[in-house]
Amino acid sequence: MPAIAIVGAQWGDEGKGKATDLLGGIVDYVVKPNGGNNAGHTVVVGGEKFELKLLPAGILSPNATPVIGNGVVVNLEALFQEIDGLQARGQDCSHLKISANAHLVAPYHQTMDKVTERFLGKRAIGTTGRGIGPAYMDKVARLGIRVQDIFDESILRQKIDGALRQKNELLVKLYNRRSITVDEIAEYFLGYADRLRPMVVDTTILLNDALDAGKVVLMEGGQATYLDVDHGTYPFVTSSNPTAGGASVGAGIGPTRFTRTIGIVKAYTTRVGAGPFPTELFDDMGERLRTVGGEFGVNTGRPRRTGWYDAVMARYATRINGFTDYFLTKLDVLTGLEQIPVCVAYDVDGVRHDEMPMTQTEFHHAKPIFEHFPGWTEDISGARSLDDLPTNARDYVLALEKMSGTRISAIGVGPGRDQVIQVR
Ligand code: 2SA
Ligand code: GDP
Ligand code: MG
Repeated sequence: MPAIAIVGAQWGDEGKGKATDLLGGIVDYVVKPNGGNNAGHTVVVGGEKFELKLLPAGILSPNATPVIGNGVVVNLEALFQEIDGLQARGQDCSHLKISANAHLVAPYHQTMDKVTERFLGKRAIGTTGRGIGPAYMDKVARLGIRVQDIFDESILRQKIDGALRQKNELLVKLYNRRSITVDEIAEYFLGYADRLRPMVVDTTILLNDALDAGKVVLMEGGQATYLDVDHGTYPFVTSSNPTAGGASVGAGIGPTRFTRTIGIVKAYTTRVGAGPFPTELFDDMGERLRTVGGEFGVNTGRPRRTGWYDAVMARYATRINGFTDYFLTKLDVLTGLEQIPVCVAYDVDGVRHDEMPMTQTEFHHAKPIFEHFPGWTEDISGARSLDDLPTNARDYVLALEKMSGTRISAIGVGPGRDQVIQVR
């Protein structure tokens, strides 16, 4: 009855979509436990590229049931656009299940997201602008609208009224925008009710029954450990818990049922949006990683910031998530480099830190202490076993494994479904 979690170990875009797809053959349910249409997973199947935003990448696995868990914030317009797009390409989405307890992203959340970023000025987070933060704000403030509310119009209107009172004050007085009416928001949500109804279930019963029956349930985290609102580089984070604990809450599966938590980690590091990034490169090498790695936001198209692998970050992520193993992705992107620096510790104002410093102030001041590894020039995209890798590539992987706190069970050597080395 294994429940497995896939969690980003850095700042996102590590290749979680591909990892989910890789495990698709052995899993029966793929659950998205957190986030919303701020996520972006690219999966390449048979040379065809799929970009998933709100839907779990597991929707591409024909034998797995995709589930949107209670911890997700759902933008219905984006949901149905994505479903229509996939169906037009021959992908079956009819088996999608959505939790009745998931919260909804309303049009005013997107307005608030954009306006808040503008008000923050130089301190802006660099959000995706999809209204994710404000939707989670309403959830925690107990002003959220949930999927189930759409099926009770009277409750829906009462809740919208409650949510709008304070927002209209803000929108009109502070943000200089027009006020929003209950009618327009109710109409917006009710317009999706008929299409949504057949997908909505108590996903906690569905998933726990499945585990009882010996099925395999995979939690596909959005974003990543360092974007976690508790454990990440706060305030430069998203508003959910994309860590392993969040997968338990966001799917309604108790922690005792998890048998494996897999950290997805890139052979280098990227970040989108603002916030500290000790190993960031600002030179031609950074540009090279961006170009060769195709490091542009799936959702917003934003160029991703790039830097070297950070083993201090990986060790922290291993601890926070209790990783059982790592999938190391994009090793092929490093091919052709003479030497590869890896951050093994930080220098914070003259003091060496082998582990993540306690405070964000220290992390902002952290300068990487690098160890350098020799590179390789051979094309590794066809490697399917560790023995197929050139010695320097293998040594690099083994060094990362030693420094990062747990074993590496798979290595990505290209974007394709089959471009992977299963280690053991
Ligand atoms: P938000 O919109 O409130 O979640 O933004 C808060 C921070 O979280 C970051 N964030 C992400 N970082 C990497 N990838 C994400 N998904 C897309 C992708 C991003 C895109 O896969 O490429 O298309 O730009 C993602 N989602 C949120 C965000 O950059 C902020 O730093
Ligand atoms: P996610 O958000 O973690 O699912 O990752 P994204 O899909 O946003 O970004 C990862 C990108 O790397 C995608 O374009 C993948 O197709 C690609 N990718 C995944 N694994 C590998 C790999 O091993 N090598 C290469 N070259 N690309 C990969
Ligand atoms: Mg992504």
